[in-house]
Amino acid sequence: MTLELNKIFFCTGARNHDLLKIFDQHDVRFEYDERMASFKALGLSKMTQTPVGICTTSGTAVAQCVPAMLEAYYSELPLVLISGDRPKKLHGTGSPQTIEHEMLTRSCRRSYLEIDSSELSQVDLNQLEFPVHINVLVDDTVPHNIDINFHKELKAYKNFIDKIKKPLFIFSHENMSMRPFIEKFAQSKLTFYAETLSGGHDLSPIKTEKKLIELFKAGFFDAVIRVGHTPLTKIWRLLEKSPLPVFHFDARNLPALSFGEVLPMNSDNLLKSDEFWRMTAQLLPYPVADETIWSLEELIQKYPEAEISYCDKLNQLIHSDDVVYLGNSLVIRFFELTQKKNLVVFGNRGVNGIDGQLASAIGLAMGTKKQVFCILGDVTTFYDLTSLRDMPENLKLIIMNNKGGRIFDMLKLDKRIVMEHEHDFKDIAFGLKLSYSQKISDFNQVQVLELSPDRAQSEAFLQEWVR
Ligand SMILES: Cc1ncc(C[n+]2csc(CCOP(=O)(O)OP(=O)(O)O)c2C)c(N)n1
Repeated sequence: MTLELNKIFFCTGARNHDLLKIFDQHDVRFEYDERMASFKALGLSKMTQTPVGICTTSGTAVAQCVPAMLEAYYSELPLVLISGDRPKKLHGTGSPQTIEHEMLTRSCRRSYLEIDSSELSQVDLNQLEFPVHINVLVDDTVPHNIDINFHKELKAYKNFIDKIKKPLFIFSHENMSMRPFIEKFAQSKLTFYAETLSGGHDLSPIKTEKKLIELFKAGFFDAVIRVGHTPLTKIWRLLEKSPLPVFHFDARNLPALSFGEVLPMNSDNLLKSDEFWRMTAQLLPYPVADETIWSLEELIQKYPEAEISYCDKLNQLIHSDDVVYLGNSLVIRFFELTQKKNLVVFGNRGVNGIDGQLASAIGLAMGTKKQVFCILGDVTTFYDLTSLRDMPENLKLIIMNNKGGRIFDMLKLDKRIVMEHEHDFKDIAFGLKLSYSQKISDFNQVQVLELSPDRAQSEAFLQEWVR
C-alpha cells in the first residue's frame, strides 16, 4: 500500500463508488455530509499529525470540502481530498453532475494531481505538499470520441430533421416553466417525454420512464431532440453508451453529452419561432400507447406501503395550485412516475447535489405566498438539519424516510454506502417546536410529515416494476 492515509472519510456517491475497492486496506469511515466529514478529517489530522483522506463524489460534494481545506491550508495540516470525477471528455459539456473540480481547490491546496483510478493506490504522499487534492477520473468507458457541433441558426435543426423520421423529443427543465411550449407542442401529436421539472409532465404521451426505456432499447427512435437543461432520465446516460443522433436546444449552449448538435435556444424562443413550428410540421406523428401506466396502478394497489405508492398518495393530496420542491435521489424519480396533475415543480438539477435542499425550498417559499411542499429523502434532510430551525409558515416538509440512501440499493452498489440507519426526525422536530406526524392522514395538520415506507413492499414493487 503506497497511498498512506491514517483514515479515509468516504462520503457516499455513485461516482466515487468504484474507488472503494482501492481502499480495501485502509481504515474507511462512511459519511454523507462532506462538509462535516472533511472537518472531522481535519481534526484527526491535527491530533495525529498524519495524512487523513476525504473521498467524495463529483459536483457540489467537492465544493463542500473547501472550508476544511482552507483551514488545513493556513494551519499546515496534512489533509488529502480525493474527488471522483467523470471522464475527461465529458468535462465542460454540462453532462450530469460534471463540474470543474480543479478550480474549486486552487486557493486551499499545495498539490494537485489528476489521475486514473488505476494510479490512485500508487500515489506517494511523501512527494507532495499538503493539503493535497487528487482528482480521480473514474472512467466508465464512453466508447466514442467527442463530437459536438455548435450552431447559431435554426437551419441546423432543419438539416437534422431532414435526415430522420422518428425522433424522441425530451423536454427536461429550464429556469422558467416550459409548459406554454409543451402545450403547443402536444398539438403536433409527435411523441415526447416531458420530465416533472418541465412543468408539463401531465401532458406527456409517454407516461413512464419504463416505457421510454423500453422504446429506446427496442430501437423505436432514430434520433433524440432535447429542449431544456440536462435531463434526469436514465436515457441520458444510456445514450452515451448507445448513441443516436441528438439535437440539443439548450440556452446554456451545452450538449450535456459528449456528442450532438447544439443550438442555444430555449423553449420560449422556440414557442415564438414560426420557423421552428414550420420545420417540425414536416415530421409525421407516430403515436405510442403507454400501457405501463396500468401495471403501475396495479402495483400501487398491491403494495400500498411502498415508497412509490406513498409518492402516488402525495400526488393526490397536493393541489394543482401548490408549488412542489423535490429532493434529488429517488423522490424526484418516484414523484415523476406517479404524477398526473399539472403542478409547478422545482428541484436543483444543475449539478444534482443533495446539499442545501431544505434551504432551497425555504428560499422558494420566501418568494411566494403559495403553499410549498418540499419532499426530501432522509439522508438529504439530515444533510440540511440546521435549516429546520427556520421554516416559513407556507412550507411543509415531507421526509421520505426509507432509512438510508436507497438509490444506491437500486443501483446495486456496495451496501455500505446506503448507510442504513434506524433514526427518525420526531424528537428533532418537537425540539424545534414544529408540528410533526408520521401519519399521512395528518397531511393537512402538520408542518413536518415523516413517512416510512415498508422496505419489503418497496423492494417487491420495484422488482415487479422493472422486470
Ligand atoms: C453534496 C452531495 N453529496 C453526495 C451526493 C451523492 N448522493 C446522491 S443521492 C445520495 C443519497 C440520498 O439519500 P436520501 O436522501 O435518503 O434519498 P434516497 O436515495 O433514499 O431516495 C447521495 C449521498 C450528492 N448528490 N450530492
